[in-house]
Amino acid sequence: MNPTATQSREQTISALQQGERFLLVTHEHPDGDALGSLLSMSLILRALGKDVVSFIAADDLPLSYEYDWLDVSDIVSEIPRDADERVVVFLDCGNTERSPLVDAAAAPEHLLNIDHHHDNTRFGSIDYVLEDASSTAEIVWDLANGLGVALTPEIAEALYLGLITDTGRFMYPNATPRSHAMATELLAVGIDGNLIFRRVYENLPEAKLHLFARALTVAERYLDGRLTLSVLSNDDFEQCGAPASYTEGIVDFLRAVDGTRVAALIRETTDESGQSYRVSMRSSDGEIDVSMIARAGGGGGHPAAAGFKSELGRDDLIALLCEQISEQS
Ligand SMILES: [Mn+2]
Repeated sequence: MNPTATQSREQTISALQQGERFLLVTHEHPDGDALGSLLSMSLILRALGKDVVSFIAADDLPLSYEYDWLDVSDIVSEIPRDADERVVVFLDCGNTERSPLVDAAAAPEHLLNIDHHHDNTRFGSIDYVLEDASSTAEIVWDLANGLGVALTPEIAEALYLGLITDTGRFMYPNATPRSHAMATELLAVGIDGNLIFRRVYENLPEAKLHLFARALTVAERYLDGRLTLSVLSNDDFEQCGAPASYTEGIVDFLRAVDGTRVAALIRETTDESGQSYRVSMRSSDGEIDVSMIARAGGGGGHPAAAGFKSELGRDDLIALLCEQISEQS
């Protein structure tokens, strides 16, 4: 760890020790790492006797099927009245634009930003951003050790969820010896790792199978195969009976196709601002930084996994991707 990170680790631990009341938040459409970090941090702070409120927006509840086994019974969807008196802890949030708490957040001196996104905008009073961490869960795990909180099976399960989802089940390059050491420690607590895998990855609704089939059928290659993408329309979702969240995982199939440097899943979406596309990208070999492409499109993410929303039409969007990839390769 570099000296700045060491300093912020101490500051973070001391802020967590000194605070009495906390409000924990994560990014919208929370994934396994967002949920795992939020739930584990809540349990860790409660083990220290703190008053903890965790927030997830009503739009994001109930959780999608992968995560419906998590105990979210005490998660609130209303911003507590005393939010401005609480230490607000942002977990796995690259920026505050993705959070509904942006206006309600506490005084800036009570804002803890714990994350691993390399493009984190450092919006906190304490920014504990470790780009080398596989997941925010990995940072929370280290903080639990720093705080002297013993891992219970509940804490370990939540941390394990964050770890396996953000490392792609230990397949992505971010799965370091440290990530595996973390897994060893979590499994030693007595959690059932296989059960968590099955709950998250082998609990597929049939509609998701049909959506995958559709996406793989319409896959296209550009730039001599360096870009592999699928476009899913509103009709595709309707005909398969699948919500947008069922696209999770499709892009990993596209990325696996021989010769692919970048895989993209483009899905149509209609909301209050009208019709647009959401683009989710993965870099296959780490040579192309997809977060740069995402930023060019008005989004963000990690070098190997990023996304953006666009008002461009289908063809213009694909042209933008091709242009951006050609610039980098
Ligand atoms: Mn994460």
